[in-house]
Amino acid sequence: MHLRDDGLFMTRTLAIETPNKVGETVHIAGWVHARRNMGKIVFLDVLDRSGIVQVVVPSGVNSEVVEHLRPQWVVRITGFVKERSEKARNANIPTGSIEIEAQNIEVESRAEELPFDMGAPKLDVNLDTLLNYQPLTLRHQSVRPIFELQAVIVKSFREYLNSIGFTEFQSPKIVAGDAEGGSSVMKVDYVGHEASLAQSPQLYKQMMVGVFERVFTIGNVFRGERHNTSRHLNEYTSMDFEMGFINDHTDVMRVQNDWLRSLSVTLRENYQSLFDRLNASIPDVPETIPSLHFRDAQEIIEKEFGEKCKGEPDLSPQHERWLCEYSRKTWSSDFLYVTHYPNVKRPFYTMPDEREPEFTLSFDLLFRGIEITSGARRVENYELLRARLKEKGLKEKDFEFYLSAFKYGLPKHGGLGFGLERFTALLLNFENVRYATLFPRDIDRIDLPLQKR
Ligand code: AMO
Repeated sequence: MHLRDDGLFMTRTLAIETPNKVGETVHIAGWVHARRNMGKIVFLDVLDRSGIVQVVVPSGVNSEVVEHLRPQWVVRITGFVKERSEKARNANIPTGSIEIEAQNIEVESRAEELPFDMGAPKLDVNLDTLLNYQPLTLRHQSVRPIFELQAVIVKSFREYLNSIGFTEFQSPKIVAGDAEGGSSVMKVDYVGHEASLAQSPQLYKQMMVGVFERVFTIGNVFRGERHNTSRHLNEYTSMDFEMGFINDHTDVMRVQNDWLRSLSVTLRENYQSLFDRLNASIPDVPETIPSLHFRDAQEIIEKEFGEKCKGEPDLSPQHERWLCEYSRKTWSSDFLYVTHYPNVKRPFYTMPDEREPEFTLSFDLLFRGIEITSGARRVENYELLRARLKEKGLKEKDFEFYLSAFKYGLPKHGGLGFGLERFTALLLNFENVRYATLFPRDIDRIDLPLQKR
């Protein structure tokens, strides 16, 4: 609300609403997006969360303020909404049929001179500059929609899982144990004790199956990656679910398949224009995403792409790219499941395949050349789980708390973890996950480059 000269309050009108207010006086608030001087008249493009509207400032209106106005200044403007003449209309913006004739302009906040042009449709800066100035660059019209889309993905995951009986929970980020193993644990000094940052909510989501049967959690996880790649972050958003009373890992795959289909419908119905603005297309999600046993995937790599890899315990990034190429060619699908990864490469909580214990009831989902999800059926049997810990060289004592969930009975269960930033980046065809990451943490950066701090 804005106090007028007559002492009455006027409600703020959003830019997008102004075409419905022709002939009325409105109060708008936002950022100066661009300023154009036309003789004595000044044109301002004012941006708020709904879009841009053009303001005409006749000479004499707050001239002492107007003379200084620059991009990113925050202003409140009272003005009269006028239809534009036929030839002054701008078909490229939803408010292009009108303009606001300013009667009063107040400056709410000033901005220093910008380090680069924020008005151009494309932001012409390299990745480092983009990240160094993220508080500013995130506002750019080509950057903001990336994170609007990310919010839609999270909302869709939450709504879909809620609709099929899942309960959301918050998982702790400080942990004593180390669920995923490996060298990427980040240690913290926890009030004089040694603790770690959670690499995933894995152990907690399994314990929560004993409480709600079907659970999910969306939160930050931490990986002490010591290398710099285009798809690894040291902190990322993991979207996890876990469900009880399954038959096997394919039930988990099915739920993800159905969610992705529901996401693509939501995107098509409500967010096509967001994709248009981002110059990207919404992928088709097959009714059943094609799936290959790990062994068959290796055979395809050998046969189709000529690289010997049978017997290797994991797929390399190049293998994943080839398999996706194969999936596109064979099934016209950007998505591909690879199942039954070798036991040696999967964590202790993964259920081995009874028929071939060197493999596990696990899967990855590959999308456009890169893994976006890992999941599996888990070991629910207390004794088998203890044996698995031993087999993997882990100490039972370190998992005592988690093990008590199994000691006291858990159903057959499974789940998955999905990397939000990676998926967003691939959806938008970015070559680096950092373009789809809010405030990325990597080996060289926490907000600003580390050596400069
Ligand atoms: P995993 O470690 O494979 O599995 O991770 C699951 C998904 O998280 C994303 N991801 C990453 N994204 C950005 N930077 C990273 N450093 C990074 N590491 C992983 C990927 C990956 O597919 N607990 C299991 C999941 C489960 O079985 O439920 C886990 O965390 O998209």
